[in-house]
Amino acid sequence: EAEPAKTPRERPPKGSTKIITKKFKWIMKRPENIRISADVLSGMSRKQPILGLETAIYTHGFPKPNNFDLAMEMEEMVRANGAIPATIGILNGEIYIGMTKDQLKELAESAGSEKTIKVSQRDIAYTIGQMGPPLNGGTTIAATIQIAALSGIRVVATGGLGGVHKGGESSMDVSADLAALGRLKINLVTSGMKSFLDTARTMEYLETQGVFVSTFGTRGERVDIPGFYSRESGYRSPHIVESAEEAARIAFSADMLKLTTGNVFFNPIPKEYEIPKSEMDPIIESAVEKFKSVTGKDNTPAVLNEILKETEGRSIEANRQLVLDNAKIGAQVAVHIRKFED
Ligand code: PSU
Ligand code: MN
Repeated sequence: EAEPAKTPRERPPKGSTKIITKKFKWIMKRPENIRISADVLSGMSRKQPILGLETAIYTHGFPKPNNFDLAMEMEEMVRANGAIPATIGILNGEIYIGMTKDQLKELAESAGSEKTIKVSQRDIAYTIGQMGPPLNGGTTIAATIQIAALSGIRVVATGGLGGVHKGGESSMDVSADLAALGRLKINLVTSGMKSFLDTARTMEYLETQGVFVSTFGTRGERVDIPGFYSRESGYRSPHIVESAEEAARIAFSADMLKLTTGNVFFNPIPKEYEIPKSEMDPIIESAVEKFKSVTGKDNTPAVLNEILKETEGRSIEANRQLVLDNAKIGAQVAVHIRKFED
């Protein structure tokens, strides 16, 4: 029989403040078209906990006009939990790390226009380097964690993780989120992949990339990789983490080991907002079937939009609640990591 989990008695050894200092040098010398908000900059210089947030959810996930409200709620949630929100996105050909209310509004309202593109890893440099009309961009997890890692942000919270698409073994549609997590030292709080993705293959890919994968839950209970709208996916989580403090301890231990890979902390949707898997599965399946021929980066937004229509907005409320909860937990993880670093 398994032994009960031990409470950590000792903190890991001190001494990773150097990492922050080195990054801060880059921040001070950064190019002009990478803007850091006054809030985030002062937080960085004071070594306060900062939580990175993505924006593809606002431009290509969550419909207008509620996308702007959600962006504001996310920022409030992060602050209420002791961290500084750093919403990362592209506005008028410039990268923002931390956005003001007006900037968030401008980006959110521009969703759906030709100017506003979904920015994955490979698109980042184009958005600031290209010489056509200035672009806005919502950054995916891949792009967001790239920019976060560059500026020394340790924790990023998001809604759903990209993954291996169904049929990915022949279409090769595998989200850049996964390779980015294999390459970047970042801690990601997310509610899982939608069941329109291939959970098993996504997990295999992350394992090969050396990405730590865990789910918040209770040891001794069955804990699944969450299925985004549902707490279950049918696939067991390889590891269980019981608290934000424990997540931070694992993140800090990875630092001490000089690991260069990402850590994923899945946070299941709060029970009261869950849509049962049995209800979601057929909806998701038919949405996937309908947009089978839409390939590349347009597939995810098309499927998400179809799910929204089919659930008559219920998926939206579930999405809102889970992403807010991720902001809360993400902020707590960031706060705990800072404590270890002191
Ligand atoms: N899954 C969701 N909502 C989202 C996304 C995924 O439930 O908004 C977004 C995230 O920004 C994620 C991106 O990083 O889609 C993945 O897109 P792709 O599959 O094209 O890599
Ligand atoms: Mn894709």
